[in-house]
Amino acid sequence: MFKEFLDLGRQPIANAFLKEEDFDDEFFFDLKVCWDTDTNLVSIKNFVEPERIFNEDYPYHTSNSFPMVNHFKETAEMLQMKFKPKKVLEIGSNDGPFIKNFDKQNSICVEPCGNFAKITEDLGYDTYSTFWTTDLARDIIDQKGHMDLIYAANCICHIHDLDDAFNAVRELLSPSGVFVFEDPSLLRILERGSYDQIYDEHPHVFSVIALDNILRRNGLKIFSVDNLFVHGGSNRIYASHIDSGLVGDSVRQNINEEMIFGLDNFQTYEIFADRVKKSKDTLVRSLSNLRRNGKKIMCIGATAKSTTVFNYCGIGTDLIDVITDTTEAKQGMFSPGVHIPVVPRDSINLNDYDYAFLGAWNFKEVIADKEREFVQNGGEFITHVPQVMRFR
Ligand code: JHZ
Repeated sequence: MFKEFLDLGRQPIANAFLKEEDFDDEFFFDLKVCWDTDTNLVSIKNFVEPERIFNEDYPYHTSNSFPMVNHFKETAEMLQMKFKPKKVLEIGSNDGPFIKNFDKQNSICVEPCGNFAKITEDLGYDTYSTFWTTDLARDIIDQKGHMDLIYAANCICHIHDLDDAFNAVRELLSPSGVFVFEDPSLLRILERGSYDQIYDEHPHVFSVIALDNILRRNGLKIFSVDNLFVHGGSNRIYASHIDSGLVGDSVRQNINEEMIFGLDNFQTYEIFADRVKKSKDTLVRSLSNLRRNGKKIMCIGATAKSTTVFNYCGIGTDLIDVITDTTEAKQGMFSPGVHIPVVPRDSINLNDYDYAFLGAWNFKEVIADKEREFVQNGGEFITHVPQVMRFR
């Protein structure tokens, strides 16, 4: 049974940055969040058709978040050493920072966004430009055979029909193959109050408890879990066929930690929802006060997360003048829903602003390091995670 606990209001597609002439046709949906009493899975109530989100115009280039390029290189090297896979497939390969570390003959990409599929295809990797489904897995078995490593980062939680996605993995995985995937951790989101990690692209937010339930009913099991720092705290899940190998201690440890926090209890989610409402009130109040006192505020990072915060809190150009972002495809556009202009970082002088809100709070250290001069000149950062605060 699904129990609703959070209402994040009317939201646009979080990554659909747009031009002024497209404002009138913008798509919105109600972002409500539920907890499934049977599996413990947290999901959004109204799924948005994936074609609306993941298409030719999808702007999130993983390689623009440069700390992630290193992360994927290290992950690829670690997986090569540990499992020595002969055939590798990546689901949601984006612009290729993970797959680039594997040889072209034995590695395959699956990427529904045509712009990115072209990039990995041009790099020499066979790329299926379509969504991950059991039908596709069957085609791949016919054309390429079974895979020893199936990898996906920040992608499995994008898929509505998890049973079909996991069944597809089970069918395509060789008997001793491993399925490794990483996504933001529900536990870390609840601990940190980062409600902005829930949006159209993340129809599910995973706990290890929920994944263990859903993978098992699809003939797979988790044998290990790594806790990662990326994206504010993610879990890397290692799964295999249900009847192969042993389950490591990390699985029990993670499930225990989640149970102690109360992820199997609806009250935990109600407490979180209450915290989210308070966070909104505090953020709006502090930005409004600063503005009333004549302060200038901008935002660093035109993230899917900042779209969610700004639309939930009703923060527009009345409070935030401009957003800077390193991604070319977002520059010169307006942010979804609240329509704040997005510009390249070097097109503005940060010293003209008093405050910089961190749309990319997950890269707080990197950004604070890059923008030392702003702080030296009296500027301050603002974040809402783990609570609304200003810092230098
Ligand atoms: P970042 C995306 O979410 C969407 P977002 C997606 N659904 C997902 O799951 C997560 O990623 C993983 C810019 N930037 O990674 C680059 C600067 O401008 O937090 C990016 O546009 N200056 C796939 O959008 C954005 O910020 C900088 O110094 O919430 C960061 O986006 C740095 C480091 C980044 O993901």
